[in-house]
Formats: sequence, structure tokens, C-alpha cells
Amino acid sequence: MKVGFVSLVGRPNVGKSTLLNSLLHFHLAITSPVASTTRNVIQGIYEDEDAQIVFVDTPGIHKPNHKLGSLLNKKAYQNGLDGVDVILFLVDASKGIGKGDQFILQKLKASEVPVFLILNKIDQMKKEKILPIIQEAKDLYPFKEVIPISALKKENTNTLLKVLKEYLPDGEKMYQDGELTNVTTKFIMAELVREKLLERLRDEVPHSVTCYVEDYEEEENLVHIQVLIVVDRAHLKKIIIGKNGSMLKEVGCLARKDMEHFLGKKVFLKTYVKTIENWRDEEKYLIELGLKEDE
Ligand SMILES: Nc1nc2c(ncn2[C@@H]2O[C@H](COP(=O)(O)OP(=O)(O)OP(=O)(O)O)[C@@H](O)[C@H]2O)c(=O)[nH]1
Ligand SMILES: [Mg+2]
Repeated sequence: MKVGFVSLVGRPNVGKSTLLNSLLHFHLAITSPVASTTRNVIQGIYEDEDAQIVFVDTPGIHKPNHKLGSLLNKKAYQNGLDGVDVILFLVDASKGIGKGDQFILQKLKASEVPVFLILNKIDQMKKEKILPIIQEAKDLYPFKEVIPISALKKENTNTLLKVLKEYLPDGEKMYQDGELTNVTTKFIMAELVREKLLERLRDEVPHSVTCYVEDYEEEENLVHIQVLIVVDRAHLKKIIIGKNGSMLKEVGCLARKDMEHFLGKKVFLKTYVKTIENWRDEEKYLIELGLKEDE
């Protein structure tokens, strides 16, 4: 059996989390058109009859202009480059290989493990444009493989899996059957609310918005979930709540549907918004946003 760790690294928004979900056939990591959606390292365990692969999704690496940005880069470097068997370096091929991608490639120069170039979003470009990018890429870095895919449309993702297995060592299963991820169900529930906020409000919702599950009670056929949305400005609270609570209601409704799908049970979801000064756990928030060191 082939076993190993495979990381997904690249600039924000190139489709790392979308690829993780496509490979797992499961909506584990949230995705959105807003850059720096992923804030935590999320492992997803893929399994078939001849392989068990742990895919490691990382935050997008970028030029940081706030403390959270630096923290995200640090998490990506630590978990995306070290201790993995193969690195999948993703680019948005429809935009070409830019300066931000090349910056990350410089960091990868130190890598001793095989690096694949994954040209993502090929559904958004003319097929004849792919070959010139492959040529260009070969001069930039000694990629072991170059694979064009569409993570969103699941184009060529099976080829990726097949090629990947050739590079993984033989070994025993590392995880029990049915194990899916390193993150908790509560974490995923809170993330689903953040995903809907990013989706619905896009750039109006800055990176300081954070969601926490405050209460989670499971009954036989129903789960009660209470999610708190913490913001750092009163003005943001207003935007998120919307006119007569309409925005919050809509976000809650979308999140609840995904939660029900994930849990396979009915969900009773309550969402509410607080500004940071009205929340008891200010420290947790500051640590998460990189504004305070975690001791
Ligand atoms: N057309 C198209 N869109 C894609 C594809 N893959 C991802 N996207 C879209 O690109 C956007 C970003 O996707 P994510 O998966 O959140 O990107 P990411 O690399 O995880 O981003 P960060 O977490 O911010 O680093 C989303 O709107 C996705 O739907 C693809 O193959 N084709
Ligand atoms: Mg992501």
C-alpha cells in the first residue's frame, strides 16, 4: 500500500482548498473567491484500495501587510514544506505564472522532496495556452511532474492521484478506516459560517472576522449549534447583520444546509455577532489573528 503526506501550497486563491475537497469528494475545507480564505492547516485523509494519502491544505503564501498575513505564511511554510513526501505547488494557470508564484518557487529551491507543478483552473482558459506555460515552468524549477487540472470541474484529478502514487513510499496505513481529518467537527461548523460570510459579502468582510462554535449539543436526529461571529468594529457588525437581520439570516440558512449535509442530521443553528470588546475571550481572538503570541 502507498502511504504518505502530500502538501498543497501556492498563492492565495489558486484553488488549494478546492483541490483538497475534490480529491476527497467531500467539502472539508472552506473555499471562496476572497484571498486568504484558509487560515489553518487542514489535513484530509484520502483512501482507496491501494493508497492512504494525507493531503495537507495550507494558507496561501503572499506578501503580508498585516500580522495575520505573516502568521498565515508561517503556517504554510512550516506545514507545507517540511515533513511531507511530495509538494503540490499550485498556480492559477489562467493567469499565468506571476511574481508571487516565483517568490514561492525560490523558497522551494531548498526542498529535497519532489515538487509537482499543478496548473489549475484550465477550465477557464484555451487549451492551446497550456503548453507554453509548461515550457516556461520547466525553465523556472526542476518540477518532477507538471499536471494541468481543473480542481473545480474535477478534470484530470484522477491522473494526478495516479502519478502521485508512483512517488509515495510503501507502508502500513497510518490512520484507522473512516478517519477523515485532523480538525474537529466544531471547527468545520464555524468555518462554514465564515465561508458563507466571505461568499455573500466578499471584500466587505475583512480578515478580522472570526467564527466560533459557542454551543454544540447533539440529539438523536438533531444538532443544536450556536455560532458566534466576532468582529473588531461596530460598523462591521451592522453590515453582517444587514437590514432587519436579513444578511445574518441568509448566511445562517446557507451554512445550516451545509452543516446538515456534513452531519447527516437536522441542524438548529443560531448565529449572532459581537464586537471584540464585548466578548469574554479576547485573547483567543488576538492569538488567532496573529496579534498576540501563543505561549
Ligand atoms: N474556474 C475555476 N475556479 C476554481 C478552480 N479551483 C478553484 N477555483 C475557484 O477559485 C477560488 C479560490 O479557491 P480556493 O480553493 O478557496 O483557493 P485557495 O488556494 O485555497 O485560497 P486561500 O485559502 O485563500 O489560499 C474559489 O472561488 C474557487 O471556486 C478551478 O479549477 N476552476
Ligand atoms: Mg484555501
